[in-house]
Amino acid sequence: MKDEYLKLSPEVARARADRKAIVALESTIISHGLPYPENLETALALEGIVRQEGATPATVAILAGRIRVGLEVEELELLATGKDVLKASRRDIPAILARGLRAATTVSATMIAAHLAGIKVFATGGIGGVHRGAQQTFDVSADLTELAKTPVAVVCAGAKAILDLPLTLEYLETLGVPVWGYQTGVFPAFYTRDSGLPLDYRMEDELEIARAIQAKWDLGQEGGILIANPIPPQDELDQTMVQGVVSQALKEADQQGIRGKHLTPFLLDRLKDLTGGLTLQANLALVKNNARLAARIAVTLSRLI
Ligand code: PSU
Ligand code: MN
Repeated sequence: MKDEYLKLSPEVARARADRKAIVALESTIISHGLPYPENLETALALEGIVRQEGATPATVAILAGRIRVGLEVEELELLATGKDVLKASRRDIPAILARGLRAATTVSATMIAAHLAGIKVFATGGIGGVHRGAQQTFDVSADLTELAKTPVAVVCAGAKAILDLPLTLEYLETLGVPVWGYQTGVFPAFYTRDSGLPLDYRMEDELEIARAIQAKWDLGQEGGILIANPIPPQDELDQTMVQGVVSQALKEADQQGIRGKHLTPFLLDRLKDLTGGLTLQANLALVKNNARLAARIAVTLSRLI
């Protein structure tokens, strides 16, 4: 029944059968988060990093009426260059499957796919969260509610800097989602390492993280885990500069009436132009850093289970 909608690549299917470590990777960052050709280069680089660490990469998308876990290079190219690639979160999946359309998957949809495929660890750049002004707009990313429901550990560099980070952390607390800092006691802010918001749990290594993941799921607690991995020090941007361009991009989005699923891609693109590509370079660095940590956690977890 499930197989009607879900297709694993031969490489991912083999890794599953052999109980090897697998890392899910999302595709919204490829189709809507990064420009061509950096998006394609990054998609390929992330898979390479995961392999280097001894795990199997599984990039997720929806193609021709099936959720695909593990993609061929030509399919990554299609996602990186295609003009008609939709952005699929949880609620978009049924209609996109039924219509046989093509979509990149967000964090929420990728978590669902990973769980269906039996994958426990997933790397992204920054999760979606509570948008600034959400008190009026109600714009809260479906990524957060997915983390409350679906048992996948998500490695990110914090929530994107365009968001309201204190409210995002409050929301995650309400939903009961564990948020752990990897070698940090503060929530990272995507392009910068320190949002100034303290975290309750600083984890020192992959083993500590893997043990805590196992404890949560052994107890049958539903839902995922957020592992916050700060951007490497050499790649971090200046905080004051970031705040300035984020305010400018938000103002432009408001003036142009950009809302809903178009807001995040619009803001990321404007930040890239306003900084002459600095945010793009930072985004590439942090997502690679996350893929590496996710692979190490997946390998450690596969040895515990
Ligand atoms: N991380 C990045 N770039 C991205 C995203 C994450 O470095 O483009 C994507 C993820 O797919 C995430 C989505 O789920 O942005 C959030 O979109 P929204 O704010 O519309 O929920
Ligand atoms: Mn939204």
